[in-house]
Amino acid sequence: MNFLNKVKSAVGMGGTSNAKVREFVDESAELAQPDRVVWITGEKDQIEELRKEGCKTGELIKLNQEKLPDCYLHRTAVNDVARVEDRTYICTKEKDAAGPINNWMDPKMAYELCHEIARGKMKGRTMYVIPYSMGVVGSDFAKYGIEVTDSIYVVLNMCIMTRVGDDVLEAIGDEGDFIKGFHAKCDIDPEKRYIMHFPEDNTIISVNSGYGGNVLLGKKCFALRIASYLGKNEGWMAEHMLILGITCPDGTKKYIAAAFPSACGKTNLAMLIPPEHYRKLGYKIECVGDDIAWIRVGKDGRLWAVNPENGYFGVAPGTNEHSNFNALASTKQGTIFTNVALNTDDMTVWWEGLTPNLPPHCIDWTGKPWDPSKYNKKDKSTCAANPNSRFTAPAKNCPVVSPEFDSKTGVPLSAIIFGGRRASTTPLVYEARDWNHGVFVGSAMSSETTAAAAGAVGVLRHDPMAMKPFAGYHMGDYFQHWIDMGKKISNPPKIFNVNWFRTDEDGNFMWPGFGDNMRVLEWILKRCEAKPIEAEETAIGFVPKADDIDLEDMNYEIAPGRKFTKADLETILAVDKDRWAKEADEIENYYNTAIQSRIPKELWDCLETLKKNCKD
Ligand code: OXD
Ligand code: MN
Repeated sequence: MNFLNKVKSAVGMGGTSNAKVREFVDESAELAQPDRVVWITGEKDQIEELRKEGCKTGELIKLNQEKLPDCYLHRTAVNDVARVEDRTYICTKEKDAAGPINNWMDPKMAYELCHEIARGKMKGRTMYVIPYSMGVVGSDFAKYGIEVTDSIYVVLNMCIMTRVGDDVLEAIGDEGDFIKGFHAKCDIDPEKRYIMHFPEDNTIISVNSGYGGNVLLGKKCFALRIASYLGKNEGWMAEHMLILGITCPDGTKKYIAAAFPSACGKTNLAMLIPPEHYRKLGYKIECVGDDIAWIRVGKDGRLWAVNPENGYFGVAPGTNEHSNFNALASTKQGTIFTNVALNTDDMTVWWEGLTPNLPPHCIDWTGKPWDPSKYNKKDKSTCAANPNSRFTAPAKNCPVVSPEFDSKTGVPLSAIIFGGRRASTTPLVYEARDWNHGVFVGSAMSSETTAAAAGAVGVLRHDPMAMKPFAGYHMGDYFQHWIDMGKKISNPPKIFNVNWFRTDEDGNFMWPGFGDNMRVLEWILKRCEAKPIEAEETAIGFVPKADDIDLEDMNYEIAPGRKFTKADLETILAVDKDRWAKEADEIENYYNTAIQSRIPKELWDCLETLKKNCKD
């Protein structure tokens, strides 16, 4: 213990005698030179103290405690509202290990750069030490981390998003391993903002940001980037997937995992409320997770999945009691809102889409009075809430949280779904022919970009398995890992692709989405039965017969006065071979120019088959 003895005060020592933990905390303090070091236990009193402190420093605004008990609002700097993919690095000794679509930096250089930036930056401040677990503490799935940070906002978010406390230190024990996470706000200077991952050292460093995805180091940094690397080496998978459970009319329960890019409706699908017709039949959805799945092969040869998180870091705009009743209900207690608007009439929160009426007295997400008369849906700069504003809500708040949420063994997967935002080409749903073909379908995913990452919105980009920003190693090796896993799963889930976002020539969404997606899930489940329902075999895989998607009680208008009909369903189920021939060329181009190497032969074979099928 060197520096820790010099700090003005140290609260708690986490009761750990793990030399590596103490050394990491000591070195972090030596570098950043905080006045105080506080170990986080996650206990109620400590959290309450931190909330008070956050309100004093202005990091938090206390909301109406009658309407929103234990809820707070936080505003980030205006230059710091999304993940910064261009400043996110994988720092491996060999550049090739990070692969061509990750930013790479030599680890020695990256450490030096970040240390230089963070040196002395916590002077006069407090460094918090957060022992946390991804997954249920003590389970086979669980992995542990220690994050140090100078942000109360980060501490409080981590206490919602992960399992925090002394039991984590106990589980790490005297010898155990953990992921080191160092976060310092520094000056929130976007030019010196870096999110660095050192998979070979189990280390993450994040400087100059205060936005969730860049600083809640248990989430994207650990549970996806570092964990995907660990998963490859240890024979399991860390994926950007929701997990949901479906109770069927006969009482059986099935579980599905689904990978969609950021802000493409994972939270909505994970908490879906089936249409009334389905509820009457006995269908029910339960949410295991809305963003990340860790998946292992069980003794029974099936894939078993857990959600390693403990909360939802959901996109606020568009969330309302119709689009996602359960997500909204989850935000009513113990939630931290980030960059939403403050309704000063009753000290509650508001965002675009929460209510149809615009509240007259709001402070916008930048902290300025908002003029609703100037609001123009198409101009994001007139919005009261930032388009990537978020809620951090405890998972247990969700009215449909799965009873399996805390299961140590996870849930067995019947199906895996891939999907993205595609205005054309990709049908509503199709099924891959087998595991390897499913891997090909995932590898070929592309989607229009959203506000979850900094940069242009609405641009079509490849996002294999929704992991483009999150695979902690070479994407070609990542594909190979999927192929290799397939060989270990004697009873694999079936793999599907969905597209809720087809538009007509006027840009109207052709499929209602939200609860009506249950109609597609039903077909998927029927394809997973021992005797699957029949389907049409097409150039790209199996597509439903239009009659097999149940449209009962569906009252969707594609445009005012234009009701959705079976003909529309046929349109969005159709496979246009000419378009798919072009898509195949595009995939080939992506493989060759972006991924460049290490693409498994099995995927090239699937591409050849696709090309051939489009010609026949
Ligand atoms: C998220 C994201 O926050 O994908 O989940 O950006
Ligand atoms: Mn995500």
